[in-house]
Amino acid sequence: MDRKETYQKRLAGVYSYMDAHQLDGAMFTSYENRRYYCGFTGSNGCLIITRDKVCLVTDKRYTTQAQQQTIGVEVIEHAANRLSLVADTIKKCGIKKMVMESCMTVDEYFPLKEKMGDIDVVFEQEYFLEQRMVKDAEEIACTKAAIAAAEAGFDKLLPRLKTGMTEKDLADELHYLVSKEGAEAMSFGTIVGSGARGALAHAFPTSKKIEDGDMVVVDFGVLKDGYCSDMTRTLLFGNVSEEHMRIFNLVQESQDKAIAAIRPGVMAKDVEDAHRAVFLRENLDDYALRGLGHGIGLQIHECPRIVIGNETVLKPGMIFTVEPGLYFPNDCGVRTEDDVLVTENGVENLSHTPHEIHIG
Ligand SMILES: [Mn+2]
Repeated sequence: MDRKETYQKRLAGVYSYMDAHQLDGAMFTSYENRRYYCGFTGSNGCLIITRDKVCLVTDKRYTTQAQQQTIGVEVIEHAANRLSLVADTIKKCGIKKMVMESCMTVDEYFPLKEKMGDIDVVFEQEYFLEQRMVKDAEEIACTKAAIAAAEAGFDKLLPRLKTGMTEKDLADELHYLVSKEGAEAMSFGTIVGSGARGALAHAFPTSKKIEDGDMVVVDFGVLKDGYCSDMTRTLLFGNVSEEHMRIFNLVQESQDKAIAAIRPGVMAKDVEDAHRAVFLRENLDDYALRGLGHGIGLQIHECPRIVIGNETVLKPGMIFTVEPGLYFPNDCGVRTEDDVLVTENGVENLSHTPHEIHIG
């Protein structure tokens, strides 16, 4: 599939929403949906879609870039008159009733509504999130490239690690190494929690030194061509106690059980249940979080959510994380996280980094 076909196929999803709701237009203002439906990566733009026309209203910083990144899109440059030009474009396209994203801010919507006059608007978000939930070939390739850059950097980090370095040293080295491997940026703020700080599920890296016997939770991801990777490993520094190793192994067992349950037709909640069964069996469920994973894509947290009770049926092309964890306040934390792709017959684990990694 070439790029033009990729975007035509994505736009077909918008058209079927418009048909179902008897609309003659759609407008996207979020970075992710602009990028998804036309390829434009700038920070400012309104993408206006009708049956016969796709227009992007953006500012002078992005005119050339938008022309280069899109195919068959009319790029309209605005100056200070942004909302007036958006309203005029909507009118010129002959739109009477359209869908907008419900994540639009109140600040943005009400002044625009005033300028648009009597054009009817419906708001939607979920439908478009659901469309993005099943990845096409290009998205799968970008996600794999993001994971490859993250794993190559992480692999180079391991021999540089030693007891006595700080959490922040670890994070700084990691950021440098993944960048060298082609990462555009981190996909979220890196989490490093060593020893008792590992029990803080979202520990930011501090100047705390990593000690012998610490389990160190490292949760990070990178962006490549706009797509996110997400991975967690709990590194075992020096002589980790038997009790901590028991917890470590239970988390791994939980992840294995979850991944074994993934195939098309299964519900998200079934995968959640499969991982939780291990913690329930050991009477440790109180120490687990309430969800197992989330979709990744242009955003770090997308659908499907792998959470208790979610009846979303898994389909080939979905990419999500499988990240069980156990957290014992003031003692330790363990988490392990892989990114998986639902295939026609089952599941492909896209993460290849070993799970049990001893340092020193
Ligand atoms: Mn995650």
